[in-house]
Amino acid sequence: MDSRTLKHISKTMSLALRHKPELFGISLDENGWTDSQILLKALQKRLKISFEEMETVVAENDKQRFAFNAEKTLIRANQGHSVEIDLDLKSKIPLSILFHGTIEANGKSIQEKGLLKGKRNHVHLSKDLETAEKVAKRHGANLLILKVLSAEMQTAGFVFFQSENGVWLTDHVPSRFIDFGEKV
Ligand code: HQG
Repeated sequence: MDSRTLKHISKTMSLALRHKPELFGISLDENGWTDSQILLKALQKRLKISFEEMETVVAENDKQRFAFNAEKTLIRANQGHSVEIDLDLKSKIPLSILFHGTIEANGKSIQEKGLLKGKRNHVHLSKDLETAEKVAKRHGANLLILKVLSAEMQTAGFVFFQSENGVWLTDHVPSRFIDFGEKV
């Protein structure tokens, strides 16, 4: 499957599994799972896709956005939801520094309010600069890469989680834990 098709299917699956299941006539259980055959039928109303191709998208997705259960009867998104679901994430001690990629236009507001989760269920943090830059580029050209003092946050009692696909998640990052120094 070529990369454009893969990306298009992945985006459509993200819409169904993270944000708007109702648009596809499917529902997610409390942990975000849905029946993979029902999802397939719903996707087939919009895309030409077989079960084998859905398996390829899950396996080859650049960020491992989706997961099947062991029997492949259920499927869910690993993170990034805006719908209320419980991913049953276990809290985890974070790397001592994490990164957040955004754009300069957001800098002033982040300085005032810290990093907010907005429509998503968590603030998303990256394990390295390169990943943060990729996240930032989705928003515009004037990148602002923030360092988050995650070890200090953890000591202060803030809780971190890591999704199945390696994204670090937390509820809120107050600006006193953000190093605004580095611009790219
Ligand atoms: C910004 C992608 C003003 C925040 C990525 C970001 C990630 C504020 C935007 C995942 C703010 C929200 C999430 C404040 C935060 N004032 N702006 N106080 N606090 N912001 O897309 O982190 O490809 O919801 O900096 O890889 O960019 O979908 O979050 O610019 O893991 O799998 O508000 O999405 O994953 O944007 O990205 P988003 P994000 P996928």
